Amino acid sequence: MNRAFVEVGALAVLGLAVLTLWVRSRRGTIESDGGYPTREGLVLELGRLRERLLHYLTTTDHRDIGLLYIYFGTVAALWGGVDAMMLRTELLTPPADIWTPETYNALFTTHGLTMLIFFVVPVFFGIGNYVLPLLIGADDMAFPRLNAIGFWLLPPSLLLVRGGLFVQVAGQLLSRLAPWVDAAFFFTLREVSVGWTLYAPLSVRSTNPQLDLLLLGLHLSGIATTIGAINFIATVVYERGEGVHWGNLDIFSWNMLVTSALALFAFPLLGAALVMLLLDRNLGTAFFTADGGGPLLWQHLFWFWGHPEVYILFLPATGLLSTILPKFVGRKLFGYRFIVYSTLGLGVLSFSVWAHHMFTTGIDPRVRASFMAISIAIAVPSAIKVFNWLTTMWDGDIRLSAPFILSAGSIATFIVGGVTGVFLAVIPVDILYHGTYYVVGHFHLILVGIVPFLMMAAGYYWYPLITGRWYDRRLAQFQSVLLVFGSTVTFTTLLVVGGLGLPRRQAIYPPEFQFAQQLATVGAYVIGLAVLLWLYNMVASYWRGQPVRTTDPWELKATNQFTREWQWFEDRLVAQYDMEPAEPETTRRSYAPEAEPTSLLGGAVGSVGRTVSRNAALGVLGGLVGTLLMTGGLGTAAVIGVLDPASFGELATLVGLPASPLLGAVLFLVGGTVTWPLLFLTFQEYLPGRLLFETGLTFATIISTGFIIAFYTGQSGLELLGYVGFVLVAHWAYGLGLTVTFQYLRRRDAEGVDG
Ligand code: HEM
Ligand SMILES: [Cu+2]
Repeated sequence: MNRAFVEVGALAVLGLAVLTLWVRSRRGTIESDGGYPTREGLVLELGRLRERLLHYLTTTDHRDIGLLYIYFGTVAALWGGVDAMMLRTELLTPPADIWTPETYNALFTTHGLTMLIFFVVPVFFGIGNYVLPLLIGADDMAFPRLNAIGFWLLPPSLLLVRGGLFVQVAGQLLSRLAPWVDAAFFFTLREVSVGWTLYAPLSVRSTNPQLDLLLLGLHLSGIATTIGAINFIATVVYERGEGVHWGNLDIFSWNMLVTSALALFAFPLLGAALVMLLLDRNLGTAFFTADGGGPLLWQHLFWFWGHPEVYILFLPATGLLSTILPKFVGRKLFGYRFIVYSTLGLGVLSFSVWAHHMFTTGIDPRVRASFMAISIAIAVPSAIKVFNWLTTMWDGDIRLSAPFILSAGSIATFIVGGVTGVFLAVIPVDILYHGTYYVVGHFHLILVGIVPFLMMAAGYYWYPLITGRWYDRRLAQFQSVLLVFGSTVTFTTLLVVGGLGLPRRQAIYPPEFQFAQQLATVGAYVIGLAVLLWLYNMVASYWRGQPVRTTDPWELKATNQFTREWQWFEDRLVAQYDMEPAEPETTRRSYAPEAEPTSLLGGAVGSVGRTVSRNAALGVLGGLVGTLLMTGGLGTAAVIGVLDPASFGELATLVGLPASPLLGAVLFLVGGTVTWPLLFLTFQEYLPGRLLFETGLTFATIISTGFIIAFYTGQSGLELLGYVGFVLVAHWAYGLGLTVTFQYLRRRDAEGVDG
């Protein structure tokens, strides 16, 4: 099949569908939206169209530019998405029978570049442009005209990178419709197929002139990104409104700031490397040729940009997650400061791990080892974020709306994607999995599982603010579930396939992988369907959605989370359309983590020393009660024969003592009385204090999981069930004993203080 025709045809169909939808939606009866200008009278009139066009071409308003960025990014995403669907279609069958291998190579090259450069960064810059000034109380971005320039560099750069496709289609049409014309010129450009990492020497030797245009286009996009980044930095640093300082700057703005700083350091370097490659290709320099700087130099330069780049993609998404999640669980974001520090930490660390993409290239093993260590360390700040999100949800009042489903789905896929990344950071594991589908599974779980999910979540969350209308909320819920489902199926399948050793970037594969590949492809089609549903919802609701009839569409006032951008929205509705500010029926305190983290004794009681010694005494007492309860359970188990007392001996050997049941029993007593309660007390400060029981049970479940794994000796069937059940119940008894004692002592203590 002809690749160029199919791709351009698919894009045309998509474009036409959106256009029809748009025209049809505005034709039908449109309800007045009680705030925004009614759209009834608007007709597709040429004069008006020209006026709109002129407006968007010349605007310097941050909200308009934000929308332009978002439209542009969406078009690029659909284009890159068509590539992806075509890639997966080829993999339905083991031989390369749908496209040629060359076409397949071109597809993954353009897919990667389009998604990374022209989709993600522009959309995040768009969201940033629209909401960041509102969030920090600024009138506009710091440099409005520069802002417009930054955006308008993007369309030409996309055309440079991928416009050859249209030239080709024009040539093919011409040679079919007018065979007498010499169309040879149109066939000189072919989509680039050297891989999105543009590795030398292939990229130096390739004779495709489109590659030179691509390098120029990428260079231009780098300039655009740098300009945008400078603007964000200047805006956050200098344009903050009254009362916004570093200590209460919202998380999304923090993330945009760090992201922009990364872009500022990374993109100029990419630009330099691209120019060097261009010179190598056209002027015979020797930066990356074997007799000059060598192909490895390209990899170093490329990944010194490339790894920070993945954080440039990923940090704004985490910022959105931290912003949106709390609104739908009715609780303040937990651990604001930790999230800020982890963001800064990730920003710094991301520049020092690039060589983990080069473990298999034969670089010096000593250098390699240090890159491995730092790569593993990157998991720490990432994990901090995850724990903070989970804790934010804890005891929340969850609303299962689309933004929440997408946020929760992101956390889940991020955990799987992140953990698989830690494995890749370990050199021996990377040597096994490098170049297999495992890597594809890993980074797509993170990139797909967090980036588009949160873009859509943000789109839904701010839809009322941007358009004054509601999207179709039932459809959105369905769409979100579909998207999470499709992504999970596709990318976990790829992880498994890669684990079995299937290399990536090949159009042909052995037949035994066919079923798995088909499963992944069906999953990819489900993702595609979900994207179309989202697009439909966004476009159609713009004209036909329910008008927003309150100044607080998400009922954020009830949990004290009516943030600045919504305040701006309310002010506008009140000032322009005489709407009443919404009054919540009840105002809950937003479960704000208490000013002081609640220790068991309710905060700063007496001196630190006294608090510590009291907590310790409390812990020991609670632990003793728990341990005694558990001993009862263990005794019963020993009597009915489920537990072999000799296993206490193993407990002793675990810490290096001789295998004596007596020593084991002593250890058991000490551990239960001292170690676990102290751990519990430590972590309990980080959990909502009033949930002592749930906290205790969760804690006990976690310890028992550890024990179940540690003492598993090959039981199976009923025996295994009995073993697991017994360990769980015993630990729950322990956890209950611990918390009941704490609860009792605390109440007595409080009465003592009062009375
Ligand atoms: C827990 C944190 C992470 C660790 C330890 C990690 C580790 C790694 C390693 C070692 C590789 C190289 C694998 C190979 O080429 O054999 C890799 C590849 C990749 N990672 Fe990650 N990663 C993490 C998070 C992320 C994030 C947050 C993103 C993006 C948002 C990401 C995107 C990518 C991409 C795009 C590749 C593929 C590069 C290629 O084409 O070779 N990773 N990761
Ligand atoms: Cu990396």
